[in-house]
Amino acid sequence: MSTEAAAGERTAYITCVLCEASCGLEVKVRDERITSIRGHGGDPLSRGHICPKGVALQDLHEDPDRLRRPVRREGDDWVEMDWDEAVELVAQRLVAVERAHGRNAIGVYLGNPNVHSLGAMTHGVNLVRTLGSRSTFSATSVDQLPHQLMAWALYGHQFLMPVPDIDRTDLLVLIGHNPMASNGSIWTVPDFPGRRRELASRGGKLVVIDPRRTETAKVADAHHFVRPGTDAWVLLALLREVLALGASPAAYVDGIAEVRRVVEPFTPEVAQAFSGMPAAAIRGLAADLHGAGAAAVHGRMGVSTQAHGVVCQWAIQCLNIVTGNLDRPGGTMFTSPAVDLVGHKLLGAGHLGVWRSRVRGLPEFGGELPVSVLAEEILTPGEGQIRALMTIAGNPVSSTPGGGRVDEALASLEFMVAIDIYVNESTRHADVILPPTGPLERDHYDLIFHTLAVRNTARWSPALFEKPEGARHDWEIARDLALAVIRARGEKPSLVEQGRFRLSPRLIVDGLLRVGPARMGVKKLGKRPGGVDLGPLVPVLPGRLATPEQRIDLATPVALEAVAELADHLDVGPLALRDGELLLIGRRHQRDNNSWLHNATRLTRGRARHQLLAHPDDLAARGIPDGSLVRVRSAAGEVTVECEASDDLMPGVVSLPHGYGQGKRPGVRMRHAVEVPGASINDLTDPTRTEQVSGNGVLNGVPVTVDPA
Ligand SMILES: Nc1nc2c(c(=O)[nH]1)N[C@H]1C(S)=C(S)[C@@H](COP(=O)(O)OP(=O)(O)OC[C@H]3O[C@@H](n4cnc5c(=O)[nH]c(N)nc54)[C@H](O)[C@@H]3O)O[C@H]1N2
Ligand SMILES: Nc1nc2c(c(=O)[nH]1)N[C@H]1C(S)=C(S)[C@@H](COP(=O)(O)OP(=O)(O)OC[C@H]3O[C@@H](n4cnc5c(=O)[nH]c(N)nc54)[C@H](O)[C@@H]3O)O[C@H]1N2
Ligand code: SF4
Ligand SMILES: [Mo]
Repeated sequence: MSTEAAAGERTAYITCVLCEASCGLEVKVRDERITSIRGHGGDPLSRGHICPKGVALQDLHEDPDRLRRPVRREGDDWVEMDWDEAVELVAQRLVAVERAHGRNAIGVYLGNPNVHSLGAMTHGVNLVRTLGSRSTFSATSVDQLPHQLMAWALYGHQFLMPVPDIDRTDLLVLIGHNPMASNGSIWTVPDFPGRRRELASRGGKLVVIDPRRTETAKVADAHHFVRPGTDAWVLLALLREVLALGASPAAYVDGIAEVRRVVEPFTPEVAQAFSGMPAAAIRGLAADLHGAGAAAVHGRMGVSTQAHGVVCQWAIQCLNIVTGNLDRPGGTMFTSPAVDLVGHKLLGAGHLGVWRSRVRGLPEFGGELPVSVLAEEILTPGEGQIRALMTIAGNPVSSTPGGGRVDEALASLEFMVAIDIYVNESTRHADVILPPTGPLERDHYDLIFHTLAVRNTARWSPALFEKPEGARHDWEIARDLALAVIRARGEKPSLVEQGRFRLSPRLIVDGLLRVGPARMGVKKLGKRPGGVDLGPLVPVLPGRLATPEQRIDLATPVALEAVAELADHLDVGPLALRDGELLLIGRRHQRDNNSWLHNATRLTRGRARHQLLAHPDDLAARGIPDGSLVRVRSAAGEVTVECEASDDLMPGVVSLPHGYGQGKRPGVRMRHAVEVPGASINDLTDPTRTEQVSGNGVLNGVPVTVDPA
């Protein structure tokens, strides 16, 4: 290596923001080009872990299709704009809609990458607050809404979600969760494969309940198939059996007697009839949960995005609580984060049903409406109809139920603005796109994921590259747009509003860190590669509860009423299937990332993985050759896609990954993405079927027919 090259070389330690694992990475840069990206072995949280997506951050950074300047749509073309001109235009158009039709006529959709961006967390939220519309939606309602709702109902705050203490548990039960592919969720557990191996070497067990023999099921000690959408019956039966063996809840827990009463009808035999999981297996798992040293049950996407997600999440919390596993090492525990969003009251505790959606009457939660109503709120005329839309890091056409209808709805809007880095399936409908800097060009601190992590740590991630000339950060866009909207309304921003927007994310985090347990600001923290280790999770209850009396009432009415409804219908199946119908579920792959990153060279190489997976018997029964094109139809739409036989699937179940089908929507401007085969699963999911209590999208257990194409 020449001295010149060595002089131009530097090493930086940053956080990967592509999934909840939040790995610490070591990046080498020479002459302002990345020469290597590796997992940082000295990182106290992620311990050197990295997955292929972390390496692909370089593709994202260098992608010529990533937007770097504001653009305006002119027919089928995009024309670059000056920032001030673009921001002014957007503010004028939004305020014109607001004047004519009121604030709720402006819809907002906040996509998943917002939680992975510090500036979106500190400033984007205030932009949404400035717009002041009740027509606000986010990825929460196609994801963890039942989980958050249960945290609110039981622990008093939607962000008080306990996580499995995997490093010390004896028994880990994962339901509808595939961390071998997803790297964990509502549970920041970087290096899940390594931690799972350590669990095994301690003699601990992993049990998986899933309609597919997933990558995680394959490394588990036991895997049980369950018919999609029927976990509620299994979980209630588990709870019943565990209670029959004897409960040992903490002193601050109320409502056990009511729980016993409501779960009584849910015998393992009833659960077996609904779910296909054998009654003996349910009894066996109940005995293991009751007898294990320390056990943790965690349910994710598979149990939240189904018809009875709230019942599932309630039963899971109850299982951990009645076995005495909540708040004990090896059970499920709360974090003690360096920046305590809950304790500092930086995020609202939550509220349910304070208003309802105009057309269908679904309840808001925490100020957001379920996104399953987005299309009808745009397409149904009348007072309060959504006429303009702002998406921030979101792709509802691809990511939300009934994507075809959402597509149609976006095309009908009077005005649409997207804060986004790509022309994707949704933003192709925008009039203006405002692109923020990419993940390697901005500072980061994980406000959310430190709060859900398996270990208490704090890591400051500085921007790897300086902001390019003429670029704006997401927080600057939020600031500029909010202030322009206030001016366009003919108002002056108050001092409070100005203060809220002018402080940089770095300064905000700096102040918060100094008063927290890390006891240091950003500068000092930034000098420590991997940040500081604040140790393993520690018991914090009842002090950390946000309920009025600092007690947990298991007999919360939102859950008990939902369970009672199920008990009233024990004679009918959860879903009457017509002859020949199969149940569709989703899946994730280690090298896919929701609806995007199909433009990364590194991630799109290799074996195709867009196929509809089906059990060989189900294909044979329909005379469908393995690998051929099939037509998949649901109540909401149809797609054509290749199939692949796989006996990893429970018979009667088929699976499509989500986030595919770019090539089928003209105008998407992502070279690689449009060449990737496949179809969008959300052209099949049905927005009229929503979760019983919360209105969350039902993305799993969708009845479909499959025929040769
Ligand atoms: N059927 C089915 N549907 C699902 C799911 C499923 O399992 N099955 N999963 C659901 C889940 S869990 C989620 S979270 C949602 C996710 O769906 P969305 O909320 O739509 O989010 P993403 O697909 O992650 O990203 C949307 C867009 O954000 C843009 N983007 C990326 N980074 C940034 C950034 O830093 N700033 C800005 N402004 N934009 C950025 C990209 O252009 C990308 O197209 O999908 C849900 N939809
Ligand atoms: N590589 C990769 N990692 C990711 C993402 C990604 O797109 N790619 N997305 C990130 C995001 S936004 C999220 S929210 C997380 C999600 O992380 P996970 O919760 O692990 O999400 P999925 O992989 O969709 O796993 C859901 C599981 O539920 C199963 N399932 C479906 N229906 C049912 C059912 O009715 N009952 C039961 N018991 N199981 C069912 C599916 O077979 C699947 O194995 O992953 C994050 N990490
Ligand atoms: S596991 Fe998640 S955080 Fe870690 S490198 Fe992969 S995408 Fe990034
Ligand atoms: Mo998600």
